Amino acid sequence: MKLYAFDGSPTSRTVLLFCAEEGIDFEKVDIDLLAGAHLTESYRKVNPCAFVPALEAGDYRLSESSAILKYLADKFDSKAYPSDLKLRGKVNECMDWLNTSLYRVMGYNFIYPQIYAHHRREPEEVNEGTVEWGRQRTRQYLELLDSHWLGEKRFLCGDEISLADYFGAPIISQFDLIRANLGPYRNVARWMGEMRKLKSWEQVHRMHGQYAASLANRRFVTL
Ligand SMILES: N[C@@H](CCC(=O)N[C@@H](CS)C(=O)NCC(=O)O)C(=O)O
Repeated sequence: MKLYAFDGSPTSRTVLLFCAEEGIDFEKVDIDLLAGAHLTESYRKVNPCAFVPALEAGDYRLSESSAILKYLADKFDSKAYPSDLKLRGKVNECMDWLNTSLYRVMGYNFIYPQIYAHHRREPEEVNEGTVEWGRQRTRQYLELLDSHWLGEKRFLCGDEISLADYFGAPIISQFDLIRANLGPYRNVARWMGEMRKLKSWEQVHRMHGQYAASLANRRFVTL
């Protein structure tokens, strides 16, 4: 089984973290997004959408990090994706919210337009407006993550770690890039502290940490 991934990509890290924690073996194929490796003809055969991550097992190919996580969890019978219908429904619900609500806004309308040239809106005032719009909504979503999705629970879906945590934490770690202070979101900060203690967190997030450090002299709009 091959996993096409890039360590700088949060959607790749969701799968890398889950596999590392659960001891799932795979052959990692590094797709260097900075060098445009995802845009090559050969990679487009693996994933015509030209995104990482992607999984390949024989002639079976799967893209979308959330779908890959669920496939692997079922294949390897992971407790992180409960078989109980109602519990599983809650894990799916949380993953969908993280993916389609929180990440869309915080990533593509707040953090990335400040960092990546291909996510900047033109002209500059439109970019600034986008970032301000994204900042306000990101704060609303962080409040929801803090009080509704997490609350006093140890993990997103209860006392046990689930796919929702493996999916959510690498996404939230993107706030490191703009040095955002998550302290006021007490439950989020506590939960991220717990996730950062996972035995594989450091190894999976090494390149991310280096990249965040390389941005230390840049000024960003933060939370
Ligand atoms: N919905 C997809 C999104 C994947 C995605 O956005 N991947 C980014 C890296 S985090 C990517 O490949 N970007 C390439 C580009 O922007 O050209 C998933 O969850 O797998």
